[in-house]
Amino acid sequence: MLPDVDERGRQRATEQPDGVLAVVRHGVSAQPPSPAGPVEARTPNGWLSGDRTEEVWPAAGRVVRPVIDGVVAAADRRSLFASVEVATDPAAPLDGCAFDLYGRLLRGAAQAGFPHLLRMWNYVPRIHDRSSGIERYMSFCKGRSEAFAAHFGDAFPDRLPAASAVGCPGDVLVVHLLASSAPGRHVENPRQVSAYLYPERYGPRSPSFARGTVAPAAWDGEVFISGTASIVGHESVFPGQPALQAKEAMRNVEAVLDAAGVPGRGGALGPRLRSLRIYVRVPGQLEAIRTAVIACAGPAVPTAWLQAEICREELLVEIEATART
Ligand code: 3EB
Repeated sequence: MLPDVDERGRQRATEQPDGVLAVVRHGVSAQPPSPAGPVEARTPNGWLSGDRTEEVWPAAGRVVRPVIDGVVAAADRRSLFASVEVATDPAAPLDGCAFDLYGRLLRGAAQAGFPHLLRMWNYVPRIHDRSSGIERYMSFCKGRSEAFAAHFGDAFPDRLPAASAVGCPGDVLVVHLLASSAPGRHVENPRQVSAYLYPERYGPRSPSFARGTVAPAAWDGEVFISGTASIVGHESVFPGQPALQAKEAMRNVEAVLDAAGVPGRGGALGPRLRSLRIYVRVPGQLEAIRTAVIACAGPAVPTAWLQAEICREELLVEIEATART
């Protein structure tokens, strides 16, 4: 867990001439925050395969380190990358925790001059646990949605960015945020019901994310595609069939590329993609899923393969992507 001890509550910024905004390392345990230079963030999930064991987010110009109550962040002239980790009580639902963490993050990003959200990642411990009555993913969604409503008001769905939410080992909730001084353009997938409109059977408050976000002009058309699964409308399809789920998820990724205006519509998918991060529930299904993804996108797209529980128990794979308009 990253401590919220140093400079707690104080706004401070140190200049760094670094060319890197953030480094995201996959499958590592908690590391102490570095006081200067890029944010060192981590995904707690095990790395399965691929040439990308870490992701480097280049900075646009000088990097400063705004210190916001317990949030580790770095900012350049166009955006802010933040990572928050909080220990969770394994016996309790997550809504209170998610509400507090999201509140801190949204206020902190806004105070630092980056009120527009571009991309979020959520690593949720014990995501399927039901011991407190409601599945923990659902209670996470409840707290997150309430925090968005408290921060942005009733029109908050318009402000929701691309996101991912998957399970993770341990008991630390990890959230990464990319926010911006200028607004991005959020897009939906015509093959799927917008997640913020999912019916109540998926939980008391719907998941808060857009299917994709086109970053503002300073990002040269960068597109963030949310974690994407084998869901059509709002129903999971192909339970128990990992290869078919991967293919359906890639079809959804393609639909979001089209919605975002990524060139090459109707053509080969691989050249339209800059990167993939793929979460596989059952490590033994990695090869079946990889074969299906390569059949859709070819072998050349840089891909990180991680192990994770996906937010619905029947889902076996979740695929996120980046692209360029
Ligand atoms: C889905 O489409 C699959 O709760 O932030 C994908 C991306 C999913 C983000 C989230 C959940 C989230 O509903 C799950």
